[in-house]
Amino acid sequence: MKRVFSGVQPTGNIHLGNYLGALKQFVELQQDHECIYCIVDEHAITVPQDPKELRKHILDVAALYLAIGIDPKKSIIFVQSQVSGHAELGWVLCCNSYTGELSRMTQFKAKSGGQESVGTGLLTYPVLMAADILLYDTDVVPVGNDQKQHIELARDIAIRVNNKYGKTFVVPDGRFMKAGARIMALDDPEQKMSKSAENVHSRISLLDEDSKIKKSIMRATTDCDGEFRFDPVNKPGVSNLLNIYSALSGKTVEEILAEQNWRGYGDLKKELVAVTQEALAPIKQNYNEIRESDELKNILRDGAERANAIAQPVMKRVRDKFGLGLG
Ligand code: AQP
Repeated sequence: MKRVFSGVQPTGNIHLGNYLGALKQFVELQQDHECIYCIVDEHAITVPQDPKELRKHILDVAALYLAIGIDPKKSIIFVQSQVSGHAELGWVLCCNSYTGELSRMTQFKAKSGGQESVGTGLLTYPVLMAADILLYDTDVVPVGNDQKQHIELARDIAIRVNNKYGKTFVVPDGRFMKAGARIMALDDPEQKMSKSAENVHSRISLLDEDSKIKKSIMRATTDCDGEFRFDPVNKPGVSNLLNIYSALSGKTVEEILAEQNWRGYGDLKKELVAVTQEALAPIKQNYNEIRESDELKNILRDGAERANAIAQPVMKRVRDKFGLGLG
């Protein structure tokens, strides 16, 4: 069985982009893969976090993992900081990467733009992400399109180390959805849907009330030519709505367009409101039951033990290859 690894930051507001780009794949893959799903709290602190909120968000993401259908008997669910190999391997890989390649990362440029000085973690977190992946001899990494460059970096570092020290790491592949790989903001379809955007109507969070889902979709930015066509370059708003519709319903955009008898964008939006509310209803119901359960922390503790059991032999291999410690 191929091994899968991926993670989500516990930074609140898990949204449709996170779900359709990454989390939905997590559930599908556990049928025929060995899956490891992490809550990457060490990534979250690359920008300032309220400690109490961070702890709360860790459990929120864990409950969401279970609510969407990740089965802790099949898959490992754990918190990154509970397995020390992530930070240890992160340092080793930092010593095998270059500031030039890190400062060229699109996400670094976007997040550091216009600031005189930025936290070092913002520059080096793609290396920590490479460590997260390589620590488990991962074959497949299901992520959204925005992570493509970071997966390439993980591959480059793995190949670089393998060439220098002999076969040390498995070289992983990214896995991206056809529909959903890049969900755009509802208020500005030129930007990706994001947790940190100020406007709450730019995104649908998985736990949004039905009334909020309706409000955000009904006010989504479209265009004024009134044509129903999938054309992300010239019609980014309408194409984004069609893409979300397709990813949630399982129908292709072509099928949706062939079946529709909308009179205007309002009809498309109303239909999408219904599809979204229906898709999120069971997740919300499951979430509310799971979030208060005492079992949640036990599942994460058990997951950390299982993850550590896989990570330790890989760390031993790394220490031996690099000559670290006493052997
Ligand atoms: N808009 C998106 N469309 C498709 N996939 C997306 N992902 C994020 N946004 C979209 C994917 O979700 C997974 C988890 O993301 P993350 O929590 O690690 O952090 P992120 O990419 O930084 O998420 P945000 O929402 O964009 O947060 P902020 O606003 O803090 O930057 C990843 O697989 C990601 O590709």
